[in-house]
Amino acid sequence: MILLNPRICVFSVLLLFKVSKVTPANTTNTTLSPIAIPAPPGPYVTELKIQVMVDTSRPDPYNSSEKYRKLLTSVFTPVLKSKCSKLCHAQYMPPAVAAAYDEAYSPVGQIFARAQLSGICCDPFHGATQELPLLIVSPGFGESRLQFSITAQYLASYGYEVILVDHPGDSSIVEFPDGQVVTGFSSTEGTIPQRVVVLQVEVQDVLFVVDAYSKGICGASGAYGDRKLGIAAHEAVAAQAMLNDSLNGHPGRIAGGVNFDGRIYGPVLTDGLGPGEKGFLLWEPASGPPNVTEWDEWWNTTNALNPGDWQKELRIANSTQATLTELAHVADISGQSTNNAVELMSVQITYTAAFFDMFLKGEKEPLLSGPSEAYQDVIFVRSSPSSD
Ligand SMILES: *[C@@H]1O[C@H](CO)[C@@H](O)[C@H](O)[C@H]1NC(C)=O
Ligand SMILES: *[C@@H]1O[C@H](CO)[C@@H](O)[C@H](O)[C@H]1NC(C)=O
Ligand SMILES: *[C@@H]1O[C@H](CO)[C@@H](O)[C@H](O)[C@H]1NC(C)=O
Ligand SMILES: *[C@@H]1O[C@H](CO)[C@@H](O)[C@H](O)[C@H]1NC(C)=O
Ligand SMILES: *[C@@H]1O[C@H](CO)[C@@H](O)[C@H](O)[C@H]1NC(C)=O
Ligand SMILES: *[C@@H]1O[C@H](CO)[C@@H](O)[C@H](O)[C@H]1NC(C)=O
Ligand SMILES: CC(=O)N[C@H]1CO[C@H](CO)[C@@H](O)[C@@H]1O
Repeated sequence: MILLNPRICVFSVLLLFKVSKVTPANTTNTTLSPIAIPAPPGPYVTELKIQVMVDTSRPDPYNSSEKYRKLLTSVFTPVLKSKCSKLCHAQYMPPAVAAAYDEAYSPVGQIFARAQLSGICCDPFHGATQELPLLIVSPGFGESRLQFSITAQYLASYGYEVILVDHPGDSSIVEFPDGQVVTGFSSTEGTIPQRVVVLQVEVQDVLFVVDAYSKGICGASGAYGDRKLGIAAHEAVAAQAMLNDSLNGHPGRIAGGVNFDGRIYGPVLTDGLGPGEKGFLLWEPASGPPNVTEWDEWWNTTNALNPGDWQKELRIANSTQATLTELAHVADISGQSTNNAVELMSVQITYTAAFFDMFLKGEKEPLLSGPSEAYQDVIFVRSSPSSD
């Protein structure tokens, strides 16, 4: 008998119908000619379901009419190719999000409305095996989780259950399966003091998901117990969630963290990553970190407070901030740019998967030990003493 954590899902039995709402990812728009995003290269295909998760321990901080904090997740579950009988496409973004992204970012007409993920297993759900480790992915401040879908599917294809989390009221736009649309910040607004406040909510959201998956409650696709897991995010939320989970009595449970070229602010700048053994990987474009001062401060703090931790900072030559996100990736696939975003992102995720293989699967990864002939675009900027 699993005892429910009093902090979350206290009413989960009563609210079962509310907390375990699952929607298969199928909103394919047959009136538009599709743009197929190629299936990722790993040995697994992936299932995709859209999951609402309700945290009954707190109200929504951005909308006082919402009694509980309600999150939306995309769950990418790896399935062995040999076990999947039917592969499909799934729409990259639902209509309202796609329309907002096309208006803000499309170089020409509708591309986000037409983009589709490929290689989605559309058998009746096989479900998570729980033998494969868990990764949480957060878009950070002011971005939709959906613009990390290719990344999430890619990581899942290497054998990870990947939970991609939206932060409603923070994310620029969230569209729930019942049609409710919640708008938030734009990723270009928000002073650092404002972002530090929002960061605390992002951490609460992420740790609620981690706790739910630990116990297999609140709509989680599995019960992972105290097994190690990983987090990849844009901005400070990866590092801050590792710190808070460690301080909350789970030192080293979030064993690997990745920052995809985001700014770092908040308590992590002075408090480091907390107790427990961990690894951390930082990604930056050719122009360097988004804010060198913050990254230097964080680097100095974590090296002083977490001297045993493995940490590396990697740069991708010839990339820009845009080529490292899926916005450029989708534009590339639709023939609207020639900046090689697809290949550069593939390189970034290959290294990221190798990093998680090292920290969550205990594999040796020569790729991360230093520069490689096969990947000349990857530059090793700095490494902590214990990762040399
Ligand atoms: C706040 O929540 C209520 C109840 O779900 C909803 O009707 C309303 O549209 C929300 N407000 C905003 C600004 O999203
Ligand atoms: C499909 O795309 C058309 C054109 O943008 C739009 O009018 C329609 O609402 C979309 N349908 C769905 C189900 O998304
Ligand atoms: C995270 O830890 C910091 C201390 O570093 C603390 O100030 C903050 O309240 C914690 N946040 C959450 C959401 O637990
Ligand atoms: C970089 O971060 C530092 C420390 O938070 C801040 O003082 C500075 O204004 C930031 N620089 C830019 C260009 O945002
Ligand atoms: C980080 O440490 C280096 C070496 O001690 C020092 O030169 C630099 O000023 C520090 N930077 C910050 C932002 O703390
Ligand atoms: C990519 O970057 C490398 C290293 O900076 C450089 O030698 C090479 O010419 C660049 N390639 C392109 C296509 O710009
Ligand atoms: C993932 C999935 O089930 N995709 C299906 C959604 O609906 C379209 C149109 O009916 C199908 O072609 C897809 O296979």
